[in-house]
Amino acid sequence: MSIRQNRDWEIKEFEVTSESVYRSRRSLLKSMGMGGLIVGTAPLLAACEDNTPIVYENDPSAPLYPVKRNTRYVLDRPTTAENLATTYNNFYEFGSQKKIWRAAQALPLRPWLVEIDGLVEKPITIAIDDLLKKMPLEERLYRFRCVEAWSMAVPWSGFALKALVDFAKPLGSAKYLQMETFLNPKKAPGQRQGWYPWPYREGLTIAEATNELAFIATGLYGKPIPKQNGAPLRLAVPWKYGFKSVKSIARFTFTEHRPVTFWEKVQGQEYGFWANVNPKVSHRCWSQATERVLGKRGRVATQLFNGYGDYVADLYKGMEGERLYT
Ligand SMILES: Nc1nc2c(c(=O)[nH]1)N[C@H]1C(S)=C(S)[C@@H](COP(=O)(O)O)O[C@H]1N2
Ligand SMILES: [Mo]
Repeated sequence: MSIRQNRDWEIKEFEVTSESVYRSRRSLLKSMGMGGLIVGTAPLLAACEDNTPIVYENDPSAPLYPVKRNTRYVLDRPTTAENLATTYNNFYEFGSQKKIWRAAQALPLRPWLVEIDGLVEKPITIAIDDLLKKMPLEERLYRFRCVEAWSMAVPWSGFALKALVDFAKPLGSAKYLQMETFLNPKKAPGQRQGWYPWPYREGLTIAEATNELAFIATGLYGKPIPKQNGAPLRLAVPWKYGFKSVKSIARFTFTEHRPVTFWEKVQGQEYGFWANVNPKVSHRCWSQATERVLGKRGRVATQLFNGYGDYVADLYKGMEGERLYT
């Protein structure tokens, strides 16, 4: 692994690591009476680390990649540099800073069992490599917009979530799909922080989950997805804020009731269930009108549904009373 200096803009990246966001997520802990327990790390310390991305080299799924790109999904901007998308992450299981890629290497990827349960014809547990054989793998270029007002654009490999829903055979009574991350506090130090409601949990309506855009990413940049990006399988729902795109999924549960999600439990006023991107609806602490594109100077305008309205706007017709955009 080569060591190299950070380029100028990468250091800049860290200086502006949405300090206000960082403080906001911390201050909510403070408001829960836990602020004193948090030890902050100066963002600039992290800028001195090696920025070379790591790909899980012995991943048995490696021969599956690269997979054919689905050209239906096009970008309006260049893809983000691989070393940036794989070293600037949110993955609270491994820490609340952006620089967790090294810590995330502790996550064991095999065996990896995926449970599919709840309101289905028959609950099943399937090993990731068996699941990968059954799913129609393809590559898609998607934008990705974090609620913290930074964004990237990356080539995910994986399969339409609808393929997994079809495989699961949900009952007619299922209205939501809940997705949960692994629970392994021995390997994931963040999960020893008991004030968070582990495991990380997210959810979609069945209509959202079977929308053509909803994607399960198992690869990134034509290789198995790195641990820090949510190996071996994570959600990618590009019209929603990034926190909906739950990483390292161990369990899919079909339910009748709307799941209470991880960030909803921590701070429901700011991080709700729907979390659709909308430049006109501000976060309590910052505007969502623009975003910082990773690796670029300046900011660009954020688009409604992150630019994917043609695909998803209809999902929310008649739901104007709901808090759709936070
Ligand atoms: N399990 C889990 N999934 C998660 C998170 C997390 O902390 N834990 N963070 C979310 C947030 S806030 C974002 S922005 C994206 C970041 O994905 P990336 O690191 O691949 O860019 O992952 C989301 N999925
Ligand atoms: Mo995020």
